Parts: sequence; structure tokens; C-alpha cells
Amino acid sequence: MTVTTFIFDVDGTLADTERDGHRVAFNKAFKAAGLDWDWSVELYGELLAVTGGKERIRFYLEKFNTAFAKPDDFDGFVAGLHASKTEFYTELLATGAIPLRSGVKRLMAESRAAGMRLAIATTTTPANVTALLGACFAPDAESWFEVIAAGDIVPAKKPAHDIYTYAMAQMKVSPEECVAFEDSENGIKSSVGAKLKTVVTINEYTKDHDFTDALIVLDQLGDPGDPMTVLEGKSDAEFVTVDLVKSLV
Ligand code: XBP
Ligand code: MG
Repeated sequence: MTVTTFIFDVDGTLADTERDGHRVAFNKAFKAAGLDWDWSVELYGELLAVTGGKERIRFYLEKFNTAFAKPDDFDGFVAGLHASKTEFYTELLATGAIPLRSGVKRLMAESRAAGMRLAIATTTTPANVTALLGACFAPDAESWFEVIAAGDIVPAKKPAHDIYTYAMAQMKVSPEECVAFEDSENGIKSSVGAKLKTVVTINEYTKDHDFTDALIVLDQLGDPGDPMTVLEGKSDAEFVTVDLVKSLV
């Protein structure tokens, strides 16, 4: 069956948002709330085991800061902290602090020119996707995607397959017509759980993850003059194109 649709993860795949984006915004929110919590680069690597910012805060308190006395309205406390983090994160993105990864802008442009159907399937908050697309692609970039499936729109976040299944249902496409782009083990568990063939571009936090089920594993999508390295799978190409992805399926 012909591949008609590309579904992209956001964090780690379109841009390296975690270390210098989300992590920094979490720490700013903690400080603004008068908390002395500080998520180091190393600790944040462990916290990434859990997707979703609110879920990550809870995980931190369960595993790494058990002495913290939870307030009575704990759900409200976490939600407030997370809303503040989202404000700091979107402000940070608007300054252009987080660039797109190699090849992302080019592949997105080529995909649009080739008439591919595009979607996003991410764990992050919708406002964060809006901010990233606007700051890194173009003011109208949200309109490039038929579906932006994000955040709490499905109750079970990645590694559950639900967000990809939701995006495909909205588009009325079958998994055979789609290819997913991911960067992490939780991400590929989600996409493969939704029966999607998946291209993986690793990053510093995910380089040792298990990507056995990937179509191909790369260090980056690459660009002319900035070649990709193939880590698992086979290709002699310098960078990922629409035709290359189709040829892998
Ligand atoms: C992304 C995430 C997100 C962000 C934080 O995972 O884990 O939780 O770190 O986003 P994926 P929010 O790339 O697999 O979708 O704070 O907005 O939840
Ligand atoms: Mg990701």
C-alpha cells in the first residue's frame, strides 16, 4: 500500500527540546513557586522515563523526593505548577532558543510539496506545539498538519499507542499508509503499538534506548552537507527524503 501520511513526534524528534527547553522551564516554575527543586541534566534523563509533564512531576515526588509533604489539593498543586512550566516553556521557544534538528525543515517542506498528508502525535501540551511550530517553521505552520494530537487528548500517554491511534482515526487512514518519526523508546513503543512503521532519529538522552522495531535508526534526518549516520538498518543516502522513506517501507 502507498505511504500517504507522515506522523511526527515533537519533543526530541523535531527539536531537542528536553534538556534546554522543558527541563529549564520546569526549574523556572519550581523557583517561581518557591520550591527548592532543581532538575539537573542527569536527573532529567531519569525523569524522562515517564512522559507528560504532570506525570513527570508526580514521578519525581514518588521516586526522587519522597520527603516532600504533599499539599491537600495535590492535583491542583501539580496542575498549577505545570501551567506555570508551560508559560515559561512557550516564552523560551518564542525567543528562538530551541532550533529544529538537522533535516526537519527540509523534509517537512519536501513532504508538503510532494502532497504527503501530515500529522503530529505528541505527549506534550498543545500550547507547546503551537509555540514550536510558530517559532521554528512559520506563523501558519499549524495549518500544515491535518491533525495535531497532543497532551491530554487521550488519557493514556506514550508508551501507550492511543495518541497515534487517535491521530489515524481522525485522518481516517490505516497504519499501512503511514510512517511515524520518533526519537525515544516510549515513542516507538507507542507508534509500533499502533502498528506503524517508524523512522528513529536518536538524541543524547535516547541513544541507548531499544529501537529493535524501527524501520531505520539514524543520528539525524540530515541535510545536504550535513549527512546522517545510519545506526541500524540500511541506506547509502546522505539525508532522509520522502522517496527514501517510501523505499524503506
Ligand atoms: C514528550 C514528553 C513531554 C515533555 C513535557 O514525549 O515527554 O512530556 O517532556 O511536556 P514524546 P508537557 O516526545 O514521546 O511525546 O510538560 O507539556 O507535558
Ligand atoms: Mg519524543
